[in-house]
This record gives sequence, structure tokens and C-alpha cells, in this order.
Amino acid sequence: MLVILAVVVAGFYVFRDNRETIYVFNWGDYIDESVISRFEKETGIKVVYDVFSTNEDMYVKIQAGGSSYDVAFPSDYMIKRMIDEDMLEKINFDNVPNYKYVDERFKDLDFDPNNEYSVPYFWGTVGILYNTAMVDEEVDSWDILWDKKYEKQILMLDSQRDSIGVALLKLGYSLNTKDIAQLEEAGELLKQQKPLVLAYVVDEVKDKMVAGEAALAVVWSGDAVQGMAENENLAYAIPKSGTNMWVDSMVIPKGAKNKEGAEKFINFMLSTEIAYLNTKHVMYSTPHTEAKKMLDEWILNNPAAYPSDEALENTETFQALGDVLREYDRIWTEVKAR
Ligand code: N2P
Repeated sequence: MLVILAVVVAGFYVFRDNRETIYVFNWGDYIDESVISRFEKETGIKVVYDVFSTNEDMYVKIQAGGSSYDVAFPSDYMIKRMIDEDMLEKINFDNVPNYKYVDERFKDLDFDPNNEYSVPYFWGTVGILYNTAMVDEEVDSWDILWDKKYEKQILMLDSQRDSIGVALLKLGYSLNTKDIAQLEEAGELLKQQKPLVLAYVVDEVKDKMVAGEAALAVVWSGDAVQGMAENENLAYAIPKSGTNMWVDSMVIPKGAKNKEGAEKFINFMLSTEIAYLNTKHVMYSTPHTEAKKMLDEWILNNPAAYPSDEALENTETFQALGDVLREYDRIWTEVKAR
């Protein structure tokens, strides 16, 4: 009897292990998790789901190659870099008919000009989430993040492009500068700011701001929307001197073992119902025309989630920077090490 049972159990595991699988690598807190089991149920494909917290972490992990992913979710500038370094597969769009739902504004973008490698997932801006019960002044400049009044009440993004970017914007420079002197200046500014910073965080920023642990935080807009939904004292501002606008897209890394499974997953994520579940849950801004129509007024009318064209005028996208990235790495390491 026991033997039979053992054979049956072993058989079950062998069967399970043989299931078609895809490996998905996404940002933390960036999906309605019920979507994963729905995909598994509907397609019979098992999903192994891992998360990362910055583009740079994702890049290092994919480049190291140890684990091969079938779908990943980099941002614009990182997609460009991965295309240039021959790290991405061209997507067969015949297998992604739901691509038709992607708003034209998010097609033909400069990081993937012919729409060959990437499918937009969410987009947004970088700005300041602040607690109006703790900040009694207008927030319209990056300078406030250097105001000693807010010592240990400031959260910065633990993400080198974003934090160096904020310092560059404060100095009036481009987010894409390759000028070493300007980068050094930005690095110095971040070092000066460090005693005022409570913590460098990524996904933890939402809980900390909702709990009132800090007064000001540099955030990606979707996290601001989530924070505002949970704490009415929270507000979001894009400084007058401008900011970064970004798009995160689904891509298939070279070396993917199940490209067709990856395309099925990408298409599934673009079905109207699934795109709606995801945007409703994570509150990031969707590029999906039909899913957007299903959203509640409060989020559609929230300028943090869906800013006016005018508000987006003074934004810049990150470009891939080539060799100068070494300087970014060095400067960021120095800032964090102090
Ligand atoms: C969600 C991460 C958002 C990605 N936790 C911003 N590009």
C-alpha cells in the first residue's frame, strides 16, 4: 500500500515538474497576484515569478545569466541598453493581438522605435509625495529635499538614476547629462543631503508614508496614488523645474527557454480584464485604452495618475548613457557608502 502511495506521489511530482513553465521577472508590488494563478489555470503553463526593485538590479541578474527569464519588465532607458547589447528577443506580435489596446502615445517611442522588442505595461512620473500635516508650505521645487527643517523626515529612492536625476534637476541640468563635472556636482549634493535622509527605499516607501513616518518622499507616481488612497493627508507634486517620465514594458530576454509561453503571458497581461485588474490593484497608470475606461473617476481625475499634457510638458525621459554609466555607479556607491 505504502509503495503504491509512494509511486503515485512521485508520479504526481514528476507530472508537475514536467508542466510547461515560464519564468517572469517583475518589479515588486507591480501585479495583482491573482492574475498569475488565472494565467496558470487558463493556459496550463506554470509561472515562476521573481521580483526586483530597480532596473540596475534586474540588468545585473539577467546579464549574469544564471537564471534565464522568459518575461522581464525594464524601463525605457534599460530596454534601449538591452537592445543595444543584444540582450532581447524580437517579439512575434502575431502572438500578441491584444497589443492593439495599447494607446498610440506609447508606441514608436525612441527606445524601441519600430515596436519590435517591448510592450508597455505601466507608465508614470517621478515626484514628491508629502504629508500635508507635516509640510506646511507649497511643494513646487526639488530644493525642499535639502531643507534642514525636514532632517530625518525625507525618504529618497534607492535607485541611482532616479536619485542622481533629482540632484541633476535641482541643479538645472539634464537628467541625461554625460558631463562628468555636472555628475560630480550632483553626487556632492546627494552627499550633503544624506544627513537629512531617513532612509533610501523603494517599495517600502508606501507603508512609511501612509504611517506618517516621514514628511517627504521621492516616489514613482503610482506609489503616490496608492499612498493617497490610504492616507488623505498625502499629496503629490511635480516640481516646476521638471521631472522624469518613464514607461515600463514587457520584454523577452535572449536565452528565454519558452518564447511562445512568454508571448502568451504578454498577450494575457494585455487582455482588457487582466490589464484592468492590474491597474486597479497597483494604481499605476495604464497605457491600456480599454482598461483605463473601466477605472473609477477618483483615479482618472487624480493628476498624479493621469496628468494633463501640460503637466507632462516639462518632463524628460531617461536615455541609455553608454560608458558614462560607470560614473553613475561610482557616484552612487560613494553616496550610499558615506
Ligand atoms: C513598483 C515599481 C514601479 C516601477 N513597485 C517604476 N518604474
